[in-house]
Amino acid sequence: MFTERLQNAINDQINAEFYSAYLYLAMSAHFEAEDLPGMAHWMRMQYEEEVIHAMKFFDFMNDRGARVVLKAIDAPPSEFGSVVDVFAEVLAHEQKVTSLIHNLYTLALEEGDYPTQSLLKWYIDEQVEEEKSASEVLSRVKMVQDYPPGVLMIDQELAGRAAPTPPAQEE
Ligand code: OFO
Repeated sequence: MFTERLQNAINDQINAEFYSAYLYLAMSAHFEAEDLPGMAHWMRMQYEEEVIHAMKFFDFMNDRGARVVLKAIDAPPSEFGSVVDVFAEVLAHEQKVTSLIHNLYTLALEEGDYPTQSLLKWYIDEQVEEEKSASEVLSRVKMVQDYPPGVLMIDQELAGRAAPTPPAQEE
């Protein structure tokens, strides 16, 4: 049964995913301003990935005849600290989103909603990847934080991040 409580919680999660998109777009603008185009690109790909996450919930709600309610998206910060600070913020943000997804899963279990449980398994796996990639970049920028040529080298590598594939095209 698709309860109103669960539908409201998914609408909140759609908002949280769009906030994530907005946050990473703000980080992309920050790195553009800092002349670190590879990191700006990495954040832009992350922004695109978050839009995919939001839209997967959006489609799921529509497929089940539920009403999507879009809410105002909070403004992300416009000022950020060092490269290490930014990637530490990415990791902390993803850890927070992981707990939101886990809470949603707990709710879907409580409500006995099997389709939502099935959908959320995709997000649970995705969050493992999200935390892994943020944590890898964070470790590496920490290693070179006092060595600008190292930062530039990582910037070049991050420029190679491929565009995310929408789930429908993976099948
Ligand atoms: Fe949607 O996973 Fe990041 O926030």
